[in-house]
Amino acid sequence: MAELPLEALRKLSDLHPKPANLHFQYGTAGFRTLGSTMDSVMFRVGVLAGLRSKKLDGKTIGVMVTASHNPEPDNGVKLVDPRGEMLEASWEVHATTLANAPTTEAFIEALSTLVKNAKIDLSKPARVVYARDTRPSGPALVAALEDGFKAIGVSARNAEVTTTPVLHYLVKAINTKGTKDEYGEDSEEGYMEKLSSAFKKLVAGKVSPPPLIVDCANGVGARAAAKLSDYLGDSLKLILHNTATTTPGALNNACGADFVKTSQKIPPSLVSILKPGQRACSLDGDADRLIYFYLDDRGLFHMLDGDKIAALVAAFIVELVKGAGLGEEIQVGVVQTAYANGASTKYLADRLPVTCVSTGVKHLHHAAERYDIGVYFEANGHGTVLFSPETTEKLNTHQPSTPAQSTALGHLVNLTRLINQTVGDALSDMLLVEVVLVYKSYSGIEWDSLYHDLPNRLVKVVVPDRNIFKTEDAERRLISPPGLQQKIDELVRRYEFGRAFVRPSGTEDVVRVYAEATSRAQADDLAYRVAGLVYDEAGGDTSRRPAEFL
Ligand code: G16
Repeated sequence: MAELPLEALRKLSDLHPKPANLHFQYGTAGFRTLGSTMDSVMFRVGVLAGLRSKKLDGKTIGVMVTASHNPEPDNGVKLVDPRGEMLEASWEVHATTLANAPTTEAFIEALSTLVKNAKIDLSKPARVVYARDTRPSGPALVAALEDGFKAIGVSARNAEVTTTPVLHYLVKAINTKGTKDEYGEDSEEGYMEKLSSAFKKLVAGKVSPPPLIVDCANGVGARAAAKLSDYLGDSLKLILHNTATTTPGALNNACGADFVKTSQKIPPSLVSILKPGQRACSLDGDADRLIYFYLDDRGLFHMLDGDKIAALVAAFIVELVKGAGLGEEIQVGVVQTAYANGASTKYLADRLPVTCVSTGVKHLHHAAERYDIGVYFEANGHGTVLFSPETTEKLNTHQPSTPAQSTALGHLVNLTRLINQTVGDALSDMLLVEVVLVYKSYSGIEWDSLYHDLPNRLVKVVVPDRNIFKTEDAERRLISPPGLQQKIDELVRRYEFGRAFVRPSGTEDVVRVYAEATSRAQADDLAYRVAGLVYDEAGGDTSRRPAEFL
């Protein structure tokens, strides 16, 4: 039985000491905090990724260095399991334990315990593919990660600077290479080719849509979108904005999907560019979230968020499934979180099974796997569509009885190729939305009118310790601090169609408050008051009240 390479581990771990007094937690999307504090975390994640691969018989594990929608000084890292999905939950606990071992010796002891308890055969190979976004702290953190690979003897492939969804794609493509489930060629070019050729097949013979404005959040999505645009050629013209990936401080600053969703505003940089009626969309910092928007003829801003994308896409897929003669055999379902607008949930639940789960694509992904076709989107624009292996098989082998059925079936098969089923993917989702808009001859206006959003407000409250906030019922209710939920309930009762909930963020050091009601003023008022309750309960930062709330 092989042993841990103690000498290499000790020597390299000593180069990456854990800062005292800092606690790291594998949260909603991995470790995420100030990039300047993450050197030791990266080294240890490198070692852990190697062990995860050994545990899974040498399958390739993914490591993505990104802090997605967070501001530029933050960075983060998340692990990707062999099928391209998020790391198995039990290993998140191991990641947190290893990251917090105070010394090299404690780290090695924690590693030995993990190897023993998880029964990891150290003689197995370890394979990892890794990438980073465009953050300035990325290169140094990647160097620490590589030391981790070296320490445990990983055969590592550097996918350089690319988007989170491309990294997820690569993991799945590498692990399925040469099998009957081959996902695509294992390169960024393979990804571009797969998506663009499926898109071209789907829109063949249709009138090309007018150009689409893409806000790239000054992040890595700018590079990927530029490449994709070349692959798409005339089938879809993309006009890229906010592509300043090397300008300090520009990333996610007053642009990008999170800015648009949270502030419910057009990025200021697009104000003089977007014409009434024109479609535009925003990616986030690592291009895994997508939000659409348009201005009406009075110049008013309208947002088409993850809920609207889910409604558009789910209805289209149901139509195709019925059209293919498979309506009785294939069940389409939708997965949302508590942030889903109440109007969207009503619209969808009147037509399809809908499940509500906790925040984090990892939760939505697993819930969506229970449907034959699972459409999952967070309101923040993070989501995708999953086709179960049985459904994919059925689509590939079903014998249609009419030409119309054959056409619908062909479209479904092409959708399985267009959609990045490993994780939410802004570029793949963008192409999916464009396909539906082309088929339906919808502009943003028709799409928007599927249902009318209840006015809502999402605010952040900065508190000394967000961990005192604990939730239940898919994060819709607080169980701690005691008594706070009752106070929220009393407040909510005073608002027509009022709904509000509070939960600690897993990616930022804040507590999030969501509220909706029948008017904008009421939703803002409810959010403000609930934020006030949270602040009073937790002793929030006075310098940030109330400007930070609204
Ligand atoms: C990550 C997760 C998302 C989640 C978001 C916000 O997104 O992948 O599923 O909705 O964080 O999470 P929280 O409210 O816990 O901060 P991203 O795009 O930042 O990776």
